[in-house]
Amino acid sequence: MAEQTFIMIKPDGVQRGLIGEIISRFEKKGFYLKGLKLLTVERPFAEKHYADLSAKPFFSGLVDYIISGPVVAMIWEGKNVVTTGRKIIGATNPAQSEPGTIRGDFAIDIGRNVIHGSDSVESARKEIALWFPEGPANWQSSQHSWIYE
Ligand code: YYY
Ligand code: MG
Repeated sequence: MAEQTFIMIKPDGVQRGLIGEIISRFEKKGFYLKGLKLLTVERPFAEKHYADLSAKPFFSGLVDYIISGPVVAMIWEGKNVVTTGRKIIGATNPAQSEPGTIRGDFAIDIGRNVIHGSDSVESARKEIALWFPEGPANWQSSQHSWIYE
């Protein structure tokens, strides 16, 4: 199966009207949207998503932020989508994110950095299983041979 990643537009991205802009960047790159939903998650779910960070001092504030409103959960598919997705997103702290990246273009503070993307193929697998227990959508783009050689 082609590589997939989990991308989430955080509550600030939804509130600020960045959903279309963000989807557009992944779509125009040539990645395929294989899952999409708008939902508000509860504390235990957000804690599970960020379980690896549970010992960090910013953990409870991070969870408060993620549950503060609806998020857009997505599965994106394509060659190297995990690594390339992280490049499209930019560095964790927007003060260090390059212009041209999503965080570099649309964020200021680390605790309001607009978007999440899986950091490895293994994290992506876990996060997709958590957020999309129903699995990805099954469709193939008719543009495939115009994107891949
Ligand atoms: O994967 P990424 O989102 O770029 O960063 P992580 O190190 O996984 O941290 C998750 C999330 O936590 C980050 O997007 C912002 C927040 N955070 C924070 O508020 N303060 C920090 N010092 C580090 C991370
Ligand atoms: Mg991370």
